[in-house]
Amino acid sequence: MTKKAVADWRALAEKELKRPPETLSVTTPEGIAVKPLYTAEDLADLPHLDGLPGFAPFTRGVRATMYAGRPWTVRQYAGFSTAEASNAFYRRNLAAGQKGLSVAFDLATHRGYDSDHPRVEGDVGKAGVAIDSVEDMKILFDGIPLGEMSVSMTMNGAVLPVLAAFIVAGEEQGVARSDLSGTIQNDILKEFMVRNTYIYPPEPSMRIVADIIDFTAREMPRFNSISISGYHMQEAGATLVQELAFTLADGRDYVRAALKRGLDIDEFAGRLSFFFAIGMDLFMEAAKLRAARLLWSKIMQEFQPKKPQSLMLRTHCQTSGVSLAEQDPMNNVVRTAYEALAAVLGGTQSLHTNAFDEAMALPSELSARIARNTQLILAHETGVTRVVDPLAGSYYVESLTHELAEAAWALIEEIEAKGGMTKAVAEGFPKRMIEEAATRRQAALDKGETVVVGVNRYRLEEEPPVEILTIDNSAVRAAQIRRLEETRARRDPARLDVALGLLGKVAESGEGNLLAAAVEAARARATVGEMSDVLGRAFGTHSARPPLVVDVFTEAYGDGPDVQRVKERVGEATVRLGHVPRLLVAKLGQDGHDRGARVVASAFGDLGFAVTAGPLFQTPDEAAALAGELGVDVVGVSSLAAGHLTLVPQLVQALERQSPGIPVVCGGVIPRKDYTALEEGGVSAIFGPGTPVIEAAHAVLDILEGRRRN
Ligand code: 2CP
Repeated sequence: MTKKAVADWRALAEKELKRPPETLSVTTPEGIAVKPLYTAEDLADLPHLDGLPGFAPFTRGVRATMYAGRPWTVRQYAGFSTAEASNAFYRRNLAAGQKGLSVAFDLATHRGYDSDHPRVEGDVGKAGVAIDSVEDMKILFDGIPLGEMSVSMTMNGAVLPVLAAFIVAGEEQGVARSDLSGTIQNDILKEFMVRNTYIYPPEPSMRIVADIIDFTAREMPRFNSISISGYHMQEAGATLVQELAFTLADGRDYVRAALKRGLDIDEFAGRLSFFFAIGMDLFMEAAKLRAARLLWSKIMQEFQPKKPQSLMLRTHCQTSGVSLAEQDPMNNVVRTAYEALAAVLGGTQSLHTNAFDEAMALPSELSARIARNTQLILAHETGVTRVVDPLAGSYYVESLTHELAEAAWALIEEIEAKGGMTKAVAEGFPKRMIEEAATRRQAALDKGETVVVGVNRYRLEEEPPVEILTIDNSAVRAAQIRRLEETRARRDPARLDVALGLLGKVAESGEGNLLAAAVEAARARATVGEMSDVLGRAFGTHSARPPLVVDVFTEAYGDGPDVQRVKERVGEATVRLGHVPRLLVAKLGQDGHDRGARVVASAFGDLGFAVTAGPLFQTPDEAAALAGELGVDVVGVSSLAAGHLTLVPQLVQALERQSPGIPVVCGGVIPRKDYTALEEGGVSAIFGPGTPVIEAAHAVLDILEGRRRN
């Protein structure tokens, strides 16, 4: 390409456009300026172009033949209700073409509670399957040979009891632990940052991670000891550069923690795995996976491994949940298909495609089938599997790969300068950056700068109703409690005491392997809750209330007339009430998804409200007591994990008892068909996904003025 040819293009483009083509450049949330045209010139100085797939640094893929040799694993994340119901669902999916399992546990299990614990009344069996002991785990995999099927388990907080129960379920199926294959998420750093299913403080939590890496490296050679996850960061609003940098920096800290336990790098590095989100920026996402492999290989070089596999970033991907909309939900099928394509073009090893109704509820049979078939069609009908790394050499994608790698590396270095990721997480630096990005994203959506078809553009006048799956949570809980009682009645109490005593000792002394002790306890039929309690007594528990970001929403949204109008109304309300209107944003039950709650709380603060973001994991009584203590004028509940029908009416009643007259509003993932029940339960307004902050603020002000009360 000559300079003259490029100059000719520029002149022609300017004539066509009637302005310089540079004006078409778009700066993405990552801060990357994407130009309308890339040419060979853009490749001139890129250092990464020489590699081949199967060889370090693996930019072009971890396998020499990639999907031409073996397509990615179709691994749908699923689980709900009881072990029996989930088992039946898994078996149907496997018969229909799914290749690996990926278990979703309910939030009670995630947080280490048995199903009969009073704090988890609204959570049992809702966002995943309820597992209380080995007995449930055995039913979950009944008829599924654990020596043949690879099983991923998304578990972090209560990772010890759950992985132990899995190992024992395998044993009792006659499968040695050395033959078990799969992955445990076991990634606690991102829990402290964004996902919030932590139980113990950071230091013992890191020991748990390292003990699991240690145990699996020695005893479970086919098992991936960790799934170092950026997924939840992107879901929480992180840019792709943040997702890349924080995930890889987390990985580096896990490697250091494992080395400290005396392992050799090559004993465990080949079984570290990763997990990324794939959003709608198609080429950027494909480039992100290429950049991730390039950077991980660079990071791992510093530990001087001898095996090439130790430099390899193998990853699972999931299409983006946050990119899905409640409005015109069939559009989500299309979104998911494009995202799946990006993941495959980026060279993922394993993939989950979201169901179109996931912005509203758990997938139904129909939506789960469409989601699975989205991958099967991609694998079998489109020809994408024929060629390894088909985007290689693209001027644009190679440039993006480079720019993403450079930008992420700069952030990784910044984290290193702060003393590493564990320290940065403890100081709250990555969480703050992600929340700022999330708040900017919300402002861009509310302003219509980021277009979402069917939400802020081309919206339907009327939304046709969609059938969604509902779980009868009280029936699930009753069934779980029955099995718990049976398990407790049948076990040998003396053996149980010894096993739990040993687990406590290993935890307190710092000597011995926690997973080995948990396996003994699981064999003795200790429950998830009992093991978690023993560990909690040794380690303590963790809670955090980081400050909200300030002025980001109004800065990104602009201080135009619509913001001014809200501020004026807040001023009027202040005069009327005798104080600035006070809002408590509450999270109830074990639902730790707090992006929405924190973005809304921060934006309302910018608009002039006095906002308190309540602690996570409150019971309705606790939230009502806090509301009374603070003397708030309204309570806003953010619910993303399906506990609202149980918990929100309980909150309304608790408020009536404790501090009558405080209205409750609700937002998050709440299916339309639940609106009536919530309204009848005393909720004053419900804000579905996609509600602009300004609109929600006016609705709250209307309620305070007594103009809107259902
Ligand atoms: C693969 N293999 C091949 C080839 N490709 N052999 C020859 N030629 C090829 N072209 C071999 C591999 O070496 C491996 O054997 C086996 O086939 C399986 O391939 P894999 O690529 O390792 O795939 P996998 O078994 O599916 O494992 C993928 C991951 C694993 C990424 C490494 O960690 C995983 O499955 N992760 C899933 C995580 C997950 O489901 N997360 C859910 C998140 P060997 O093993 O013998 O080498 S839930 C999300 C929600 C939102 C949440 O977190 O809350």
